[in-house]
Amino acid sequence: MTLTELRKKIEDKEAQLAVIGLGYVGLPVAALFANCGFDVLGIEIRQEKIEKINAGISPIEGEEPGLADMLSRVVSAGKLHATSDYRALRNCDVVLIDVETPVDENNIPRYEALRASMINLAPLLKKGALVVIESTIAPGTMDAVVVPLLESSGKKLNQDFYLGNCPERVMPGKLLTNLQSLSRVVGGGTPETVQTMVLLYRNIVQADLDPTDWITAELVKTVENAYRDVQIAFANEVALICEAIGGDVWKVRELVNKSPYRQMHLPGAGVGGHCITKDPWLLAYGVEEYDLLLRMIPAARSVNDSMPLHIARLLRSALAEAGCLIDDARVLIMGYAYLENSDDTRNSPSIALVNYLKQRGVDVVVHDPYVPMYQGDLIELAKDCDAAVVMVAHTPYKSLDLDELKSMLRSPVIVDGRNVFPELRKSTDQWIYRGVGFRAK
Ligand code: SAJ
Repeated sequence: MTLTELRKKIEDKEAQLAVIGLGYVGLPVAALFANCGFDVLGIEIRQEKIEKINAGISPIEGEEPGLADMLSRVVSAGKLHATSDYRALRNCDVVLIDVETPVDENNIPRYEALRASMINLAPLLKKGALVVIESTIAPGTMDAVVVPLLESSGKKLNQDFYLGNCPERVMPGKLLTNLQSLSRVVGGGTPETVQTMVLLYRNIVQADLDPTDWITAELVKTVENAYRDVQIAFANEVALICEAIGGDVWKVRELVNKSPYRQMHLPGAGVGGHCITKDPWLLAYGVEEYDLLLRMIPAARSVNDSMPLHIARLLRSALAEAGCLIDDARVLIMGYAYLENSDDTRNSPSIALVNYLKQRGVDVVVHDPYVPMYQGDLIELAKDCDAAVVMVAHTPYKSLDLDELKSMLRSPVIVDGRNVFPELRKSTDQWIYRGVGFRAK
């Protein structure tokens, strides 16, 4: 099959698509292509996920507007089917790769899933098929890992198969919306491959599809998230400065952002999630073999990772003011997810704080309105606690009856990691208040 024939099949929606990896990205991508008329095969290793999907049920927790309905519809229409059997890929004209690409405790990318998918796919690739890597990978991975593995069974790139890199920009809670409304970088091995990829993605993306090469695509994805991490780290460092000299970072930020071309981000209790915490390390890994010392990107990660411990310092100080030793305290942690109004706890700053406090012997009570194991009556949970620590700006917290909360606490101590209760700073309220980026003069 030539790319011209493949483009015809795409135009006629007769191209057989496959998505390897039916997670946060792969599943909505598969559903969207199936929803616009393609036959989509989903390859997944987790049997319980396969069964749920083939029953038309989304295995993704949390609110994902439109996904459950779309999945149910395309599965019952026979347009999407999940399996663990790679052999079914023999008939596929387009294969999208959406497997996980985590980094380990040494911030080194773990490509086991990527390698396994390539090794399993290579011998089955249909002549002329298009493979697109959507997973986030370190710059240089397409050339160093993907091409060699796909050619490992004797097939040649741009003769027997075509290859591209098209990173996604999804966010939990907005999977379908982001996939359709955010622009995407389309990095292909040849200009004709890019043309074919643009034709394919135009079926589901209403925003710009920006044609380029795959090195650029690898760089854009990791740089855009490293950029955000550095911006957040800067805001956190300014917060520490304000605490040291008696300022209010929230006021400073408001006035700084009135200056043209400034967009100081939000300081806070730390940075979690599976994008911003990982992608800077993928970017850094891409230059490992070059004689290039990176300082800012690793430093930003270090600043952001230090914020949960900073919250612990604020807590210790506030408890001391209340005459309580932190090691003897019972502390209520408000918010365990990594992001407001989400149930996603991956790499949450709260995990780091809770682990640290427990190591010190602190009696920790956790509440989170969105995380199933931590739901419950916040006011009841506050009973006999010596302090409350706000780690996530969940909307339900903003309507909390603070007098009721204070009446349940053994001492009126609150540490505000997300500037949710700035009104408590006034000493008239008899709260012992500490907040990121704020120190009473
Ligand atoms: N955070 C701050 N200060 C800020 C912004 C975020 O401390 O100013 C913290 C959050 O509390 C959270 C973490 O950083 O713990 C990440 O927050 P996020 O808003 O960046 O949310 P993510 O992790 O879901 O980021 C995703 C990313 N999208 C993709 O990788 C496709 C990111 O590029 C987007 O900018 C972000 O969604 C978004 O806001 O859309």
